[in-house]
Amino acid sequence: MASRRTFLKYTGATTLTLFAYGKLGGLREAIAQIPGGTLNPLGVPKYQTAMLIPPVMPKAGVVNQRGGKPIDYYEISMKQFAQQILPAALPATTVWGYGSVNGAGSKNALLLHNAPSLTIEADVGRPVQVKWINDLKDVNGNFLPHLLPADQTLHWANPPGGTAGRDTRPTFASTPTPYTGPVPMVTHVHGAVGVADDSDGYAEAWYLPNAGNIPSGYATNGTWYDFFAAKALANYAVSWGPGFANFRYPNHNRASTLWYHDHTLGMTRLNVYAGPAGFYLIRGGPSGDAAVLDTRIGTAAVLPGPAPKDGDKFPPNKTYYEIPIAIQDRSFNADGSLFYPDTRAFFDGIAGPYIPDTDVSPIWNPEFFGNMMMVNGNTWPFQVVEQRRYRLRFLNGCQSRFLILDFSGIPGVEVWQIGNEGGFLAAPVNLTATNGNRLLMGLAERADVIVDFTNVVPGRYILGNVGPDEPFGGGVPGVDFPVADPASTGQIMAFNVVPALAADPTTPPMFLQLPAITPLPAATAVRPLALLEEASAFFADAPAEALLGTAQGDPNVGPAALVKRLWMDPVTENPAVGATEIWEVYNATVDAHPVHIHEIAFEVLSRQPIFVDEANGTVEVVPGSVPTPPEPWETGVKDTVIAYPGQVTRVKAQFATAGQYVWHCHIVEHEDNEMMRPYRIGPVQAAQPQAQPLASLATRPTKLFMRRRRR
Ligand SMILES: [Cu+2]
Repeated sequence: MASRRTFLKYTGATTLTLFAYGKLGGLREAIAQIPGGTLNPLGVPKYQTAMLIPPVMPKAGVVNQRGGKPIDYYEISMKQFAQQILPAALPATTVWGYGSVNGAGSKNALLLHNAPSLTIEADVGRPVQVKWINDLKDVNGNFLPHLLPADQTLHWANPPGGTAGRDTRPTFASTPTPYTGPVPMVTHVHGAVGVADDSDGYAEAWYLPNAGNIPSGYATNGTWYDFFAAKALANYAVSWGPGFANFRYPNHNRASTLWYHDHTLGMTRLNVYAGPAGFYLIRGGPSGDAAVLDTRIGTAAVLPGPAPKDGDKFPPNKTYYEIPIAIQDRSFNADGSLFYPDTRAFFDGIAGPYIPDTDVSPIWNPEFFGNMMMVNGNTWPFQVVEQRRYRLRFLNGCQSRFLILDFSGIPGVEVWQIGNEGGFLAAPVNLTATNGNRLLMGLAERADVIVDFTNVVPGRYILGNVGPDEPFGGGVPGVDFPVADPASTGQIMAFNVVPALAADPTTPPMFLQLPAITPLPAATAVRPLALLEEASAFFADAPAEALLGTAQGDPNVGPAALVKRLWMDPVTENPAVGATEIWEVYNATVDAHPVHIHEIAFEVLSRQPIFVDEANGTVEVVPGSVPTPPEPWETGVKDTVIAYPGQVTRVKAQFATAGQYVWHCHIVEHEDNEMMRPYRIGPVQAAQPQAQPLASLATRPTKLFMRRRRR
């Protein structure tokens, strides 16, 4: 049996060829680099396909409220379809994706389902309402099963458990096979600020498709669905029904780059991998493009544009200079189907016994690294760019993979980051001059970047990736960790540079004065929180699950006990409505985790070294150590932050809207197995659901996994 350590050694980029376990566990076949499906990434030609620039999602209409602002209304379903993700000579891929089903509010309405999906365009302060429809049904109206192997031993949505057993970790007399029933879904707009909890896509507010053959006894929606449906009806006079929900977004954010994706309990990794995700761009307001000044003249600057607009023809008959780019890692089989592991053995060779005989889940993998790069829904596409400036809004939409985008293969390019998840930075950051032409992106992070191709000689250039093909722990690429395989995952996309069609009217980034950032009030509370990983009690060197927790006491003044907290445990983070708090995230694991807090945008305050006492289960800030400020690209506000191992990462936020939300790691494999916690702003709500009792973990020993996992 290969140990996890052996596996990770194999993934090193210095290994040209490695042996990976095939589907039968013991069967070995030689494939290149990271193990994956039966389609060898080196057999997939690159730069054959023009990158898709996602068009704008058509509206179903505009709702005029009496005494209120007009509301942009959408009807969006998620369904299954075939998409040519691989180059045209290779088979199409069956995926899921969102798309508008009612374009009555848009001209030239494009009712197109795609993965990633069309972009929702919103304005600051103008509400959006979406009827999100789970349409995972076949032509006969029967449910479609999952495309990917769903592990039933996690704390997950669990529709077969019925009303009493939904949203639990079910017990089994023998190791269960993958779940093949109807698929729960609930959509979250990642980064939405000020949204009411009924509309946040709470992980236990999922719902099944309204299919004709739902097995009797199945729960058709999650624990919180009915409660939130009643709130939505009371607050906005909108109804929810079988297979759909109506969510409302107030768009209280600064102008910024958001995205939407599924958030179902214990299934997010699978539902998102199957395709459903898209951009949600918020524009305007006091922190929007119009508030950016040109310091040479003191008046409005010109940013690269246009972006796609509602009603644009498709394929477009105009050129876009502002483009959202979603980068995701995927693996495929030779028939074009998505590959995702169907056994834990894929990860570290543990071939059982599994739950209930041990504490290791049979299918769930602690992390997953696709062996191909998909950009806006195509593997390794190209984008034609002129010798001028472009505004690219990058999203790291991978599963577990931190990206370090590397522009150094484009001689003459100049790259400036101007924004992150929460909108514009305090000031433009010249990544070319100050960061080696590199852009680090944790999972779910966004980067609003001006890429200047003016001085690039026409030709084809590759955007590289020097992040690792394994968990990230910080450090220098090629020194502290091997970089991604240069032949596959080390390449993202190509830019085909051509002469400019006209003079570039945009303001050079060095002259951009970005809108002022309103500082948050002083904090009234500090919460020490913890990132933990639990080791298997049965297998050596094997993580059983990732966890969140708290530190009891103040690690800033002395050792504080680490306490693990499961999804089902009572809420421990409970800010008052309107409170401003500092959340300190003590990372006691060996890897970096991208921590995402719903509902709010936070300031990154500092990071500082910590000491984890494994024997005593305590953590403290290293005495005498000094906090380091956030990176230049972490200024302004963010919704996701990289928490490095051996450090505390401190953020500050104001919690304005009462309700039940979550905070979690955005490595989706972690999030799905306990690295997510509910939190509540304000008091317990009348009639809110109670946490389900925990069935099977009561006797599991607490054993923190803190050994070094990499050599
Ligand atoms: Cu994590």
